[in-house]
Amino acid sequence: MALAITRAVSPAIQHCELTHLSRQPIDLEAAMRQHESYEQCLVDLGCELLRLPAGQEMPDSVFVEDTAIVLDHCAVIARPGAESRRQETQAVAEVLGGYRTLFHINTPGTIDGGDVLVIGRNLYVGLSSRTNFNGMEQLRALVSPLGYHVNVVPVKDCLHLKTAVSRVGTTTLLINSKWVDSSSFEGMNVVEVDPREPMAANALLIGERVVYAASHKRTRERLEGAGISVHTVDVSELAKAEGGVTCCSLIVDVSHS
Ligand code: CIR
Repeated sequence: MALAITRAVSPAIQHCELTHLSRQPIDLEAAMRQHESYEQCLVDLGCELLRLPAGQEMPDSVFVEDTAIVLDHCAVIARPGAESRRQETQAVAEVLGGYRTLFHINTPGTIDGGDVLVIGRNLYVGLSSRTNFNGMEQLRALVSPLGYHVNVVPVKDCLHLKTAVSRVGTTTLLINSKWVDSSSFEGMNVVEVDPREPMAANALLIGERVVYAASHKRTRERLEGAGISVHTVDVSELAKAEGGVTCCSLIVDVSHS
């Protein structure tokens, strides 16, 4: 069974961090409604929901993915690259501590959960503007003794590794190969995003089904053509804050707790 940890949209979301997008007004009510539909989708796909209250003065706290890396054998509490996001980790650590042994990334390391793609015992870490070499090395030192391999992946022109590549099946990735090279992921099948939808590589795999942003219609057709079961959600307001579908939850396999 999977637990999905989410966090309500902060009333301060308008002041979110932005790296590749220009600031546009975010309709808070609409963002909250979209987030609730996203949560409902996770419940419909069999997840139990654990929603943390909004971080009132934490604009980006809805994007819980960045605060931790959850593995079957432990959870690593991140140290987000954006200083404004560092206080987000505390509430998440308090909850995750009930399900996993916790480790922490310490200064001067930085790592955002959005830069870590987990495929079995392989952790692929994107060195982005948020995740530095020291953060990656701390992660490696923490998880290597547990049998995990940390692979460094070059990534460019996007916020996080998982903006450029995410899992859509046990052995299948959805990728924008302009931002990350598919040769980094040996042995995986690849579905390429439609070139007109560069932001379309972020999908959330729950069991054998995929939660996916409704706006990426052409890439969705490619996924369905590859036999993947796609469940769409409208996350257009959250996308204005540079968030996608993986960012809004931490999925914990509770059979390992
Ligand atoms: C940020 O820049 O940190 C937020 N506005 C967006 C974070 C999105 N998270 C993710 O892709 N994992």
